[in-house]
Amino acid sequence: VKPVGTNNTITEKPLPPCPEMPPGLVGRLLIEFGSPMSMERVQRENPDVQEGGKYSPLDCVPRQKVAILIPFRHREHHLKYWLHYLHPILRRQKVSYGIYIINQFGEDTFNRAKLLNVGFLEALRDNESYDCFIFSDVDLVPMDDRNLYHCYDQPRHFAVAMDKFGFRLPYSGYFGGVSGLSKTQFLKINGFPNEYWGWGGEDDDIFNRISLNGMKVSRPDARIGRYRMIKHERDRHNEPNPQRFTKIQNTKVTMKRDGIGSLQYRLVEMFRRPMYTNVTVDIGRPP
Ligand code: UD2
Ligand code: MN
Repeated sequence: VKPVGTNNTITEKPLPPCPEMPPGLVGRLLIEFGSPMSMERVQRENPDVQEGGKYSPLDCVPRQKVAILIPFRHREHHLKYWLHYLHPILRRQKVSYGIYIINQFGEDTFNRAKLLNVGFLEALRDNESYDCFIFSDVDLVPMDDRNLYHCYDQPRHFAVAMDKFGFRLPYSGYFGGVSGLSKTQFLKINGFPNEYWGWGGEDDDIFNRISLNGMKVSRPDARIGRYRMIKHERDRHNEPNPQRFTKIQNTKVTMKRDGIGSLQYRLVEMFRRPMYTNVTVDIGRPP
């Protein structure tokens, strides 16, 4: 114990909180998927990212700890571009984060929302101090680094102006692509639905959950919330779900019994790569 008033030879200044709008942002970005990309290059260009795709700014104290969750199966090609663009953006944004790839085991029907529920619990099991969760498609890259990847007073929808929708919101209740909820907001809506198998509807169900629980979606300005999606065909085993139209009429009833509270899965493996953490999970198949 050091007596009060003694001077250290090296004076340790306490770090300031990270700024609301970090000064190193560049604004509009050039995003393209034409040139080839390799994981080696991504690693080489991001030496300060820690094993498992973790990063924290060294010159300020971050206000939140953010887990970024990506639903995944057979999209290695897209993942390289996503990591190549996102790591530098998140670093400039002074985000303290970890990247989690939630990989669906086997070849049964894909279930995006259930994978994201698994991601929520597995990220917390990895590090209980996460207080913000951002859910991103693997093929979506922001075109402006002022679109800050952290959580807000209300659930956040980030991907408001996508190239594939002519840089406009396709409809006012759209919540797909990239979204973010604080731990409290996520638990308030009982997480995401587990019962949307195949393509579509799960994002509208999440939007309904938010509204029905008295919250309101927050969004960036459309000039800033711009995104490019890597062009792709519809994957096998992710056919449009014909039940989606009727299911989204029943969120008010189903959200109570179907969600993070009723989630069942089997963890197959979890391992760390230099640029991300992989969580492979068996989520079963539609009844
Ligand atoms: C739209 C939404 C998406 C979701 C989906 C309906 C956009 C940009 N995104 O995506 O958020 O609501 O419709 O379910 O409008 N994936 C795999 N492997 C697969 C299938 C899906 O990794 O075999 C993941 C991947 O992260 C992908 C995401 O799921 O980006 C959404 O699937 P998609 O890209 O095929 O669907 P899309 O572009 O219509
Ligand atoms: Mn897509």
